[in-house]
Amino acid sequence: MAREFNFDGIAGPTHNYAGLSRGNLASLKHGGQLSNPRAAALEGLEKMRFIAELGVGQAVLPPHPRPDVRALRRLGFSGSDPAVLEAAWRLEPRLLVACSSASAMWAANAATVAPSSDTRDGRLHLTPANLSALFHRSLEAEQTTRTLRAIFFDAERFTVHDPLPAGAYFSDEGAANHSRLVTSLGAVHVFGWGRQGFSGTPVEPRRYPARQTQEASRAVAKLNQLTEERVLLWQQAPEGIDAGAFHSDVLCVGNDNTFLCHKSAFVDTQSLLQTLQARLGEGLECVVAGEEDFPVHEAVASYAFNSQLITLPSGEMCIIAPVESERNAVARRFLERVVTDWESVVAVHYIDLNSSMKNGGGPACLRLKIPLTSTERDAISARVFFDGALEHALKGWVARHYRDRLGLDDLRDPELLNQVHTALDELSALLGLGSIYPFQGG
Ligand code: SUG
Repeated sequence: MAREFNFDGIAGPTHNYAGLSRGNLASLKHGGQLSNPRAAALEGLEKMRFIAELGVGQAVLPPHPRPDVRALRRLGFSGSDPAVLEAAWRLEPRLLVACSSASAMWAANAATVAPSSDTRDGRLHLTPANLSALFHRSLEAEQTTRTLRAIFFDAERFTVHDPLPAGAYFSDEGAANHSRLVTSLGAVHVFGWGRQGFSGTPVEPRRYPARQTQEASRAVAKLNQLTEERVLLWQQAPEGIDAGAFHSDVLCVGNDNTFLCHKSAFVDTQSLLQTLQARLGEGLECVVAGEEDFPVHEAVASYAFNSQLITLPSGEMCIIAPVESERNAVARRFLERVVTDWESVVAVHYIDLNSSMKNGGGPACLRLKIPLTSTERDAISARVFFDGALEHALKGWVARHYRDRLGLDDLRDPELLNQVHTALDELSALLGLGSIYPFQGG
């Protein structure tokens, strides 16, 4: 029996609002505002504490080094680190800003996971996402691979693949476009994709880009050793992407046998549900909202479907929703209806994740779900599992190293880069990860 762990990304010391993600309405709306990295990190840790106290598996993933001076060097800047920062700010400020995003905090985009119960070779597989749709996010793939390999180093039990080759045909966004549903009949992995790289997509979104390709989803399913009967590739609805659902997890969430979904999440919802029902049987529970009871723009604004749907130790489920859903009457009514109408879902808890939400990252974006058997759990020696002692250590670490105010022009400050390196050096030791960062010579 596996226990599910939520690996949450810790917001990094350069958390900022740069308006980098076209099609992500919150990111564009807040671009240029001052940020508070310390508050962002503490909000995330508070969510982790809350979930761990429910008795649910919780773990952490460390931030990436930013500004990414190595990326700037690969793009032609040279000299000392301060000289690279200064020249980038002077000549191409947008580039420095893009190389400074703390976007690795949205761990749902870190990788796609296949638990050992579902794979051909009985190992747990992780394919880090190449995130090649957006430059600032594409910088994450290399460090994510290093970090995951440091945590899941036991090759007998775990395989951490290379990310898919970069480029438009194999653009992969990780678990944000993936839901695993399971009943007594088995497991089905639903891969949402937005466009077809090679053949062109018959119906594409008109306003905003579709990030994930069908080819990428298919390759990830193969790499992760999933047999065909466990895989279902389904197109994201173009009108959903145009309404701001840049990942499928903006309009759906799945957990165990339960699937909450808006009709604008996927094309032809009716046949998606029939196909799932045919594979998973009567045990599958689907809650579907349509335009009439939950307009898609309210669903995107409130991020109600980006809630975490979590199985409690009792076997019942609860919903972890952002406070923006509590403040939105339609969203609140929908979530409360799920609790009253579905026996298995017993509560909704609202959490303040404002700093992440302002960049379009809700509760579900911040975590990567990884089911681990007890032997797999024991094979991980890194101190990444969340408990009271780690919470205390991490809160102290944030208090020592994070600023409470950051503007985009602070990103050129060499002192900020020093602070980040000192902080991450300390963190990698605290988490027992060894030298995972290139600046450590690792
Ligand atoms: O990729 N925002 C992220 C949000 C990721 C949300 N993840 C999931 N839906 N699972 C993105 O668009 C904004 C950064 C900025 O604008 O400063 C950003 O990268």
